[in-house]
Amino acid sequence: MRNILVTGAFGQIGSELIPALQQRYGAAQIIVSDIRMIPLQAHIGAEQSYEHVDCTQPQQILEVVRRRDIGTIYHLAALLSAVAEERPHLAWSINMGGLYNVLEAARQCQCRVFFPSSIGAFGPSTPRDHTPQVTVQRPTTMYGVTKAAGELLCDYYAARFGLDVRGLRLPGLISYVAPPGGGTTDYAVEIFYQALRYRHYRCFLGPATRLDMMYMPDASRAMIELMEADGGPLRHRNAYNVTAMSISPEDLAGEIRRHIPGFAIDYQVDPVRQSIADSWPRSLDDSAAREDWGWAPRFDLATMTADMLARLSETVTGPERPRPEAS
Ligand code: AKB
Repeated sequence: MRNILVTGAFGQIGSELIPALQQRYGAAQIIVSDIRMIPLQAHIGAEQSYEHVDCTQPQQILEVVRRRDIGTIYHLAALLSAVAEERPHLAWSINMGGLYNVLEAARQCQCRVFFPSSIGAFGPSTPRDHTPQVTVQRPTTMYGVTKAAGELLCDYYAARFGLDVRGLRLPGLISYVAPPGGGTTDYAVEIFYQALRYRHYRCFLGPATRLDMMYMPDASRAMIELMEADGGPLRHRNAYNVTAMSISPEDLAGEIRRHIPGFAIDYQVDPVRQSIADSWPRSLDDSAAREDWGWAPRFDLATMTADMLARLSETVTGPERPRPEAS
């Protein structure tokens, strides 16, 4: 087996996907890359697994892919939705330019590619409930434009050059390992830290803003399962709708309150992130993923919340640190 390269490895997805890949294929096979230098607490095993790669530089990717004998690339390097709205030119350069460079390196070196698309690839004219696998995609954010265009570019490379490129439309991801950076769904992670520290959270989305979410252990498993799936039955390479729960801030706060009874939430809506959330689906129909490669989430709102609080309460300290009660 040739090696696996992960780009943007020190972000939220990489921090959990890398240990999962190392466990499955062996640490020596996983090459970890990021534009950032290696963080001290990075869970990457041996330091020799690390490569400094700027995905906007095609030669850097190609050189690493050749030198490290890469056969599969998990291309995670991208700006998230809120940051991309603040810096649209940079978002285009990283999200689209980086993907193009990765696909080109993959074409030249016969690599397989995983591309993480998002619920952000949809827009306000998409049906918002049980959003079908194939439907209108007219996103109104720069992040969404790069995700919808990225899906098309991956399809093009698959059809034109026979590249084995596969993708998921990921919902908001919830992790106890690494915080997200600059997403619209970040509230669903911040709320746990603030609940444990202060028993209070001020949310930047309105109480009834319903969006799809997934716990990171399910998301890592989905990526690996899709990449290991038999290619024959895959009708939608780029990209499959996947979801685990469709929840609002008030749903999540209510579930946390079952463990931390005094927990309070109030709202100070950020108009930019609220308008991004309002342009996205409330719930995806992921039946195509279930049928084609057997996707099924293992965590729902209750089990994800209990696990997040149990794991974070080991490390998160603050002026008040209530122990979560058993549900
Ligand atoms: C974001 O909020 O930007 C991401 C996403 C849903 O793609 N978490």
